[in-house]
Amino acid sequence: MADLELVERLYRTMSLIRRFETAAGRLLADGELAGFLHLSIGQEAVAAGVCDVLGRQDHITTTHRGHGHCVAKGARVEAMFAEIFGSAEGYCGGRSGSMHVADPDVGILGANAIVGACVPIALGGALSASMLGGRKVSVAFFGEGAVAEGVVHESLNLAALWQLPMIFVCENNGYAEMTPVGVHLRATNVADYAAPHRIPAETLDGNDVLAVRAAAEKAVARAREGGGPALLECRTYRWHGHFEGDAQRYRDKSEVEAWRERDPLTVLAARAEESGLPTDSLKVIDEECADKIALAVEWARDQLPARAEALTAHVYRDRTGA
Ligand SMILES: Cc1ncc(C[n+]2csc(CCOP(=O)(O)OP(=O)(O)O)c2C)c(N)n1
Repeated sequence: MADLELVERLYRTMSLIRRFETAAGRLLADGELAGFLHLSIGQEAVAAGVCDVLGRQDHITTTHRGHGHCVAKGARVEAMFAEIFGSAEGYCGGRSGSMHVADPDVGILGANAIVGACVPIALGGALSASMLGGRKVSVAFFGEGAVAEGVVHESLNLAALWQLPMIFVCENNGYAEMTPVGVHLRATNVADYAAPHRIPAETLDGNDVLAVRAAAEKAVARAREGGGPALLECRTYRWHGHFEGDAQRYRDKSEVEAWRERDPLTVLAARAEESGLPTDSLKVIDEECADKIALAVEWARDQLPARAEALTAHVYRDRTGA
């Protein structure tokens, strides 16, 4: 069993993500936010486990469901809330909403709402790391809904061919929007797609943060030493709908309940307790995270909204004025 320091750190990351997303969901329900919100509540162990073995300068990319990955990689929660509020102080100056957080200072090359598109972007990070000769690795977090996209297969091929320091992390939560995985993929394991490329791959319990961390540690260490890419398929589940407001007619309540029983935060707390580690500290962590998120929301709510003129900044126009 892991030491208390590690348990506390992983728990803190998951608790912060949980509280960030719970607050965001509430703000939307209360009419304080506009736009789509895709929550990853229930999936926190993947973000926390993988990002725990990454350094600040390692790269990640993520999807429309990327709050957790950005929080775990060290994005400022204040700036994330400001972005969701449409404020000029947000990560993209309030232009993008929740699906496009990027913070190159902490290695976040961007969340991306185009399914699959985050994968070749992370591949570019891995290619640059390889050409520059450093020890950086690049991680793409993507859903199983991205697996049928051509760019994912091209990226697997190139990462294998050039032995790039790239980790493919598929968060298999069983549904692509409203479509169960068995309806859009013939393969039963996403990990099997790595085999023809001779990329090492594992299918893991994505709700067990220690298992995710252990697999990521091995894969990242190998990639740093020039051993090439790896694919981790993390089996997990989103408690909420595809987006907030989704009526969820495509799945049974009992299925959701069964997965809620396997809450990644309580799974970790139970394992810590079984090993005789005092778990009172985890409650303190929950309170600290709740305070941090409350302060971040308060701060973000007070920032000025983005100005309408800012909309056309960074928009390309050629010299003919076309
Ligand atoms: C290229 C592309 N096709 C379709 C969509 C519409 N779309 C948005 S999310 C989604 C499903 C994504 O499922 P998955 O990759 O498993 O991620 P999850 O939502 O489960 O986290 C689809 C089809 C899109 N955004 N981009």
